[in-house]
Amino acid sequence: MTRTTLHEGWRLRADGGPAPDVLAGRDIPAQVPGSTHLDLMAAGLIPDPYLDSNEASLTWMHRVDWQYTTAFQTSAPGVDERVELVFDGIDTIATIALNGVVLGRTANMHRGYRFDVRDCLREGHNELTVTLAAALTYAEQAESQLGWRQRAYPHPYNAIRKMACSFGWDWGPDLQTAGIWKPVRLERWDTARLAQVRPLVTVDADGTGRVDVHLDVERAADRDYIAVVTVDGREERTAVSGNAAHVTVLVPDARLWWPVGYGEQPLYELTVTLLADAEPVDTDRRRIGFRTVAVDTEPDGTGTPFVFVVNGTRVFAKGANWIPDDHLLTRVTPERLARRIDQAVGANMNMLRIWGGGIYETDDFYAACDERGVLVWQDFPFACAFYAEEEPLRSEVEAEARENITRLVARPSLVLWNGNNENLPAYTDWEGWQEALDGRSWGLGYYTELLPALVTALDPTRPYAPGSPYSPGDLPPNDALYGTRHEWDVWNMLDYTHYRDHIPRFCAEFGFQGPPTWATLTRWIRDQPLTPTSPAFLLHQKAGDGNGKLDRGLAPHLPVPDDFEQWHWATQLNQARAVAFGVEHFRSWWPYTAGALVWQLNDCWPVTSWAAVDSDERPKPLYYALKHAFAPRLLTVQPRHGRPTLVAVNDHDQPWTGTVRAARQTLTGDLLATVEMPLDVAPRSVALLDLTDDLLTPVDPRSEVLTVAAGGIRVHHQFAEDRDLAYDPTPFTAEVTRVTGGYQVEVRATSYVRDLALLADKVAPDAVVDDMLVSLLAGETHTFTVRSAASLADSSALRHPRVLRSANAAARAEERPDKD
Ligand code: BMA
Repeated sequence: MTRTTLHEGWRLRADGGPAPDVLAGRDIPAQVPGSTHLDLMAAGLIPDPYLDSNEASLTWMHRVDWQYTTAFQTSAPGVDERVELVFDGIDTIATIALNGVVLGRTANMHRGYRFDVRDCLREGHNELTVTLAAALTYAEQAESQLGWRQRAYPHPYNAIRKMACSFGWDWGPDLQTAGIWKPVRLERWDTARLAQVRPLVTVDADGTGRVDVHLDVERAADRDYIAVVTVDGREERTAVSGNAAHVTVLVPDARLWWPVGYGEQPLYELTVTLLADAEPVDTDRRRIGFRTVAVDTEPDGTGTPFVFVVNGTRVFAKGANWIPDDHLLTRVTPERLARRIDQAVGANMNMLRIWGGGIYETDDFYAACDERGVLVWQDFPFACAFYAEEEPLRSEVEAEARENITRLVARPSLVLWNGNNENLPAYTDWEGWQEALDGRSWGLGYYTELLPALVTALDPTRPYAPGSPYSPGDLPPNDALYGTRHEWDVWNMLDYTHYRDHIPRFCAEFGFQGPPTWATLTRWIRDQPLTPTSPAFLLHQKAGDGNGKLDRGLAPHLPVPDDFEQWHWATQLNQARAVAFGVEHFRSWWPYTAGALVWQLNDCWPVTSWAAVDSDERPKPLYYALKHAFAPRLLTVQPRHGRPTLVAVNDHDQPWTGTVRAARQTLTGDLLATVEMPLDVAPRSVALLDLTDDLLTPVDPRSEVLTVAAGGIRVHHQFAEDRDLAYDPTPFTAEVTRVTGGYQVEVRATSYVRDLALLADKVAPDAVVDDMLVSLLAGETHTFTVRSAASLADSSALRHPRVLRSANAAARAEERPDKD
């Protein structure tokens, strides 16, 4: 078997549609894997679509067809030789021709294609062309054949098997990529190849690791074929008769793979070799991990839970939803993915949900999660729409599902296949949707028949859920008592304190918007003046009434500032507060509630969104709030039996014992009441502790704070909203010191200071601070460490009020203008 990548010498040209004159008859160098936007940017023919209002000026690209061409040298096929052209992924509507002979057409970016090229391959010079029709035009035509169906956004993304958010989303640009987005190569072989390798990796009850490798072999010649499988030095082999084989390798006392926070992630090398007359002809290598996974959905007294059980251990899923990390997908490097997943782990997350409006993630993504113990929930790519169950869509859905289930089957990090995002409540709950269907198919058969049947047949090693949210039977999918739930009334309609209105069994989506970090925002949006309603800012706010919801969500807690920079901080802080409020509520109900997945970890371009990390990879204040709220040990004050109660959450395999120290004091530091009590929380559990009346009854709610601390963890409980608190607007002094690799900023509180944040990116774009949203009692100090390669001419910039922010400043903005 020889594999030759065909990534060199590609050229791109417009091939029809409303391309500007400058492109007429012009051939430009092209990258494969890549996409038209990136090639045109590299050639200086279009501006960066993420900058300012460029997205809107590039709508002509929605309607243009493109042609990619390359030439390569090779030899003519031998008599018994097979030669195949293999595309791992084409985006999306393509006609492929070799030396002028059409090999086939493609209409699905979520799968690969293999073409037999024996009849058209030439000795010497060969020319390969991939003609890409405009995806939007195709989708519109497909929709007119399949019949109109509801969707959450204007373009018919539900009529084409292309990443749904390609067509615009409430955080994403309306730019349809086109290109050869995954590797392409020539494969030549004359004996046989491993057409499919499907290792089912499980653990027997006695702790023996079991690897059942199912093989499909494609033969060109009649030989004596043997499949050899090795795991960690243990080898098993079997003769291959026909086109399939099954080899089992047992690994006694296999070291188990655990989610992060529960143990290690040992990975074992699995090698599958196909021998023909004792000579190796094809090999497959990968890393596997031994673990079991199930979801407990057994009905209990109240409803049905949704608890991930890994190696027999019940896990509270702490995490976030994942969207494509760059709308221009082919720019996402393995290093970028690793950084993002490191950030998730850094925020104490143990799960990422790959949301159905994006893609089946890449092998690089899964490898990074396997190595770090991040559990992955993979949606099948269906989101917020009704989907036709007829041809040609149906066969594409089946083909892509088969391919991706097989591709990902041996990944220890993958713990759930999920049918779709929100399409079930779209049918039952979304106003007018079901009625407008008029009896047409809407995708239910995919989620309840086709996809679960494929998972059962190809991957019996992990659970399947029909959708998110989901409740069994005829119950409303979003019912809090059953299965998974999405909470969107908060953000859309209600104040974030309403997170407490429901106690879901598993909250798979909830979130609140905030703008990107200042450096990211001002790099990409250069409106003068920059305001929440300036044109480019608005183009980068995709949510319906997004700014209105930001302001209405802020007003009950903090004044809504007129000044943009103050507004930026206030809305970022409110985002962080809102989501942490939800996380603490959900965690406090463990084990009844078994998961909190924030919408959303990441961004795919610079935008005001629900993300914790913006598109330039900078953590927003929310990121630090999540790091605290998802910490293994958490103290939180929650209402129980009508009064504020201390909840100690111990997501750790050791008991949490010690002394809890509670104190009510004035903002200026006068102690009014103190209580000590013993703490003893069993591993992986939650304990409730009463707070005395003395602690809970302020003399003046506006000028007092209650803190409760144990083992270096402290919760701050206020008796009034920030906007009503008698904060000192200048409650601290700060000193900056240069240290190796950056700066330290020591803050000394003269009065209570809440949610200190050092917005270091305002001073140096590369600067990252170690922590944020730190609250100090009068007299306390805290040292922030800022990592940066920058050498600041005036390091006091790091303690300037526009950089060193607090809730005090947001609450008393009118007394504390940015200018000083
Ligand atoms: C949910 C998600 C996304 C959306 C988010 C914010 O519906 O599934 O579709 O971006 O809410 O509105």
